[in-house]
Amino acid sequence: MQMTLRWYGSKYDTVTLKQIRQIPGVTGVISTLYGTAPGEVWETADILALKKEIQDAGLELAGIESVNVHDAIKVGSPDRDRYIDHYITTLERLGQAGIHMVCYNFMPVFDWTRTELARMRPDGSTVLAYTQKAVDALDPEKMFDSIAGEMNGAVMPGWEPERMARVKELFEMYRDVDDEKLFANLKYFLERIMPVCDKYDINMAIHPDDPAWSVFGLPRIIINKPNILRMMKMVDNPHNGVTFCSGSYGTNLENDLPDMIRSLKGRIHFAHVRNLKFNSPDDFEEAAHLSSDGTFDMYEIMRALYEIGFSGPIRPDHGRMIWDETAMPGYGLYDRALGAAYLNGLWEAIEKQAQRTP
Ligand code: DNO
Repeated sequence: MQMTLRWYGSKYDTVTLKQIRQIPGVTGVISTLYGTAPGEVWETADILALKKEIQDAGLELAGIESVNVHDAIKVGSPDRDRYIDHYITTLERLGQAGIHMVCYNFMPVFDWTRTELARMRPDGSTVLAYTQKAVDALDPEKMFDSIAGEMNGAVMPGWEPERMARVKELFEMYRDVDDEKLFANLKYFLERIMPVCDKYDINMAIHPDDPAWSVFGLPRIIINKPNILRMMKMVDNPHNGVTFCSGSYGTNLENDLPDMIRSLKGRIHFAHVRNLKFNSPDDFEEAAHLSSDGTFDMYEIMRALYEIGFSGPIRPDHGRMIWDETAMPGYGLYDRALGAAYLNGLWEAIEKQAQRTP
């Protein structure tokens, strides 16, 4: 595996490449052209400039998170082919620039959903949190406003104000889309992009829906083992793979994370590893990465990744806000650096143990 950190670009991120370079064991970043809208074709010059900036800082651009999928593709509207053509051109240009991993999601309207961005924990750190009660009480059109005040001035991925201003229209678009239609639209999209992925060896890594169930009655399909295996089979190409995000699949306590990892051998192209602390099955907060701070056994998650021979980029995920840092919620420097060091430590121990055991 290659340890990385997500970085939004010098125009948007409070964390610098220099700081990332100083986290022991982090050799790459996962980035994106953060200013681009879903459906836009990415310019080669912009891709190359991003890559060069990262390389000049002594790091590697280990993959893209995300090239976002336009809603026309997700709902399967008549103009979807035009947007798929754009997506293919972007992939071609990424491939030509030597980029081989692209993370994306197929979530309708909202990307990841949290009801609080700064819940205080007993140690005084603040974290992202979710409570179903709050979602049930909320008008979906007010979702953005309900958390906007806690964004620390950042534009949160998937929660761009321009998209959120159209939220009513977006809900209307998805009115007739159920899980089956979403699966069919995803299949159509994947079948069209696989040839370019084969040509340039680009691993597509779908991000799970977070939380891993339907919110506001919208369809959600990338949520559990049966669905993800169905997706792997429906377009049975190794370039059709997944981002294994423990914090997203883990929102549903019925998901056995190490078992899911083992069942996805060869198809995990990217890993987000973080812990959650459950207060009840429908109230959780994003704890520190350490097993003892949350509900998951992080050693078992890392061991499963090791055992399937996972060799792609991995990153610590949302960190707590600690040590008076002000940054995009979940994406400060300090706690993610602690997360990276911890995950590297687990990996070293697992690897050495495995090498010593005959
Ligand atoms: C949130 C992220 C997601 C993820 C996208 C992938 O912090 O995990 O926004 O990047 O769903 O397309």
